[in-house]
Amino acid sequence: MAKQVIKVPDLGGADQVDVIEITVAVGDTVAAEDSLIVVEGDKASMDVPAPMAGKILSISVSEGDQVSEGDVIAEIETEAGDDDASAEEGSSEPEEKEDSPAEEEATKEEAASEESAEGEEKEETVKVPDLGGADSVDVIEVSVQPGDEVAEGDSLIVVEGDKASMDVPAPFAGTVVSIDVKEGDKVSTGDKLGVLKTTSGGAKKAESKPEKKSEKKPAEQPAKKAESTEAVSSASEEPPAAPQKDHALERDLTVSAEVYAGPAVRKLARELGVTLTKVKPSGPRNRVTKDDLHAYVKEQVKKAESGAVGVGTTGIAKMPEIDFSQFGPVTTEPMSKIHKLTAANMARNWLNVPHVTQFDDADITELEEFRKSMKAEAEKRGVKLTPVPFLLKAAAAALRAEPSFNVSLHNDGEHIVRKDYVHIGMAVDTPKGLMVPVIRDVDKKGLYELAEEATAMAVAARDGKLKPRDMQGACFTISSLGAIGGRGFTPIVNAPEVGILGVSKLSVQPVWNGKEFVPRQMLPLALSYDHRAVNGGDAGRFLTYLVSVLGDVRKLLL
Ligand code: CAO
Repeated sequence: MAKQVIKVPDLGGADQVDVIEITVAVGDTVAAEDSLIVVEGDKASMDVPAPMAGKILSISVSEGDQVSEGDVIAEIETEAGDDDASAEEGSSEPEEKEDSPAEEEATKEEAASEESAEGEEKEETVKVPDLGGADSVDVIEVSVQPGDEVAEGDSLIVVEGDKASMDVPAPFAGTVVSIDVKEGDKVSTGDKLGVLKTTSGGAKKAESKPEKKSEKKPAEQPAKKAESTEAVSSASEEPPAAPQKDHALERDLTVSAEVYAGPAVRKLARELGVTLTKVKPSGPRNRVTKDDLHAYVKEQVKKAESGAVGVGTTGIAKMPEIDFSQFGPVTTEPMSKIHKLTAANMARNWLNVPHVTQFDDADITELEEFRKSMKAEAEKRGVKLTPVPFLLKAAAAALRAEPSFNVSLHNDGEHIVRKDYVHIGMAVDTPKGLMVPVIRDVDKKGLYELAEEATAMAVAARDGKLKPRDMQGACFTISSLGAIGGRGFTPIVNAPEVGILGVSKLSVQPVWNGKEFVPRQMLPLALSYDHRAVNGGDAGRFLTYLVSVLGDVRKLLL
C-alpha cells in the first residue's frame, strides 16, 4: 500500500480553471483514468482522470474552487507496486505516507501540539453523538468534504437508524480536515467521523499554515490546496467527544409518512422551493438524495423552458402552435386591447375561482305584463324599459337579503370583505369586445332611473366612452343574453366579485299550477359563484329569493 498525491495536470495554457464537479468521494475505489473531478476554463471543460488505480483517501478541492496546474486534487492509496504509477505527482511523498501507524500517530501528535502551542489552529475529532439508544446506524449521506468551510451546526453527515435519520452537525465552525466515513458505513456512538480544524480566536487563516509536505517541498505544493491533504495525515489525538444530546436521534426525526429524506436534503428542498413528495427517490430504501433534488429541478427548468409547463402553477401544457393555413385560407389580425384584457381576466378567473353554477327559471309573466303596461309611460320619459332594470333591482334586493354574496375574498386568504353598498356590473357586448360598466347604488334607484342609466352605460360602452372608474367597484354582475337567445349558459365569475347572474331568453312554458298546465313566461337564470366565498346553501337562498322577487315585483316594495 502506498499513498499518492494527485495534482492538477497541465491545463493547456489556462492559468486557472473552476472545479465544476467532484465525481468521486472519499473511500471510493477508482481505476486508472476514472474521472476524479471536472474542471472548466473559459472555453472548455475537462475531466481530470486518476493517474492510477486506488482508493481515494482525501479530496482537497471543492466545487467552485479555482485551481491551477500543480494544485493538489486528492490523495489516493494504491496497491503496493503501484508507487511509480504517478511519475511526477504521486511519488513525491511515499516514504512519509508509509510511516508505520505508531510513527504516524506520533507525527500527528507532534504536529497537533505544535499547532496548539502556537494557539492558532486546533484540530478536533468529531465523533458519532449519542444515538438515543440505537446500537449502530447507517451513514446515508456525507454532506461535506475535506476542505469545506463549515459553520457551527452545519450538517457533516446524515445517519439513519431503523426509524429516523439525523444530521451530525459540526460542533464548531472550521474547516473539514477529513471525513473518515463513507456512505453505507455503519457507525456507533463515539465512532470517529472525521476531523475539523478551527482557528482559535480566529488568529490565522488556514492558508498561513503550510502543510507538512509543503514545508518540505514548497515548490510542489500550492499551500491552499495542500492544506486539506495535510490535514488527513496530521489528524491529531482525539479529544473526548462530548455526547451531543441536543442532536440525539429521537429528537431529530426527519422521516415523514410521505417522504424519506435526510435533513440536509430537506433543507435544500426548502431553499429551492421543491415539494419533496414530487421528487423521485433513488437512494437506499427510497430515500431522496441531493442528486435526486438536483435532477428534479433540472427537469422542471427544462420543461418550463420548452413550454411544457404552462402559466403559473396550473401545470397546463401550452397549446401547440398550429399553421391553420394548411387547412384552408386564413387571415390573422391583431386582438383589440379589450379582447386581450378580457381573455387574460377570463383565464385568470376561470383558473383561480372554484365555480359552481346553479340554475332556476323565474316566472316573469306578471313582470312582463307590468313592464309592457309601463312601456308607453317609459318612452314618454325617454327610457326603454327592458327586463334588465328589473333584473338589476331584483339582484340588488337579493344582495341585501343575502349579504353572503356581497363580499370579496381578501388577498391575504384570511379575511372576507363585506360591502355595505350595492353596485352592479352589467355585461355589454360591444364591437371591440366585452365591457362591464357598473351601475352604482342600484338598491337606492328606481326602475326608470336604472333603465336610463343602463341604456346610457351600454351606449357609452359601445361608443368607447367609458372611463376606468365606470367599470370599477361592482359587487355583482348581470350578464343578459336574453335579447340574443339561448336557453342557458354558465357565466364566469368576475373576480373579485363572488357571483354573477347569467340571464337567457325568456320563453313561454307549460307550468303545472296544481290543477292544470298553464302557459307562463319563464326566464332562465344561471347563478355562478365562487365556492370559496359562498356556500351552496347561500346560493340556493339567493337564487330562490331572486326568482320569487321577479315572480312578484311587489315584493321589491317590502
Ligand atoms: N328574454 C327575451 N327578450 C329579452 C330579454 C330576455 N331575457 N332581455 C331583453 N329582451 C328583449 C328586450 O325586451 C328588447 O325587446 P323590445 O325591444 O321588444 O323591448 C330586446 O330584447 C332588446 O333588448 P336590448 O338589448 O336593447 O336591451 P337589454 O336591456 O335587454 O340589454 C344589454 C342591454 C346592454 C345587457 C345588452 O344590449 C347586451 O349587450 N347584452 C349582451 C351581454 C353579453 O354580452 N353578455 C355575455 C357576457 S359573457 O360573454
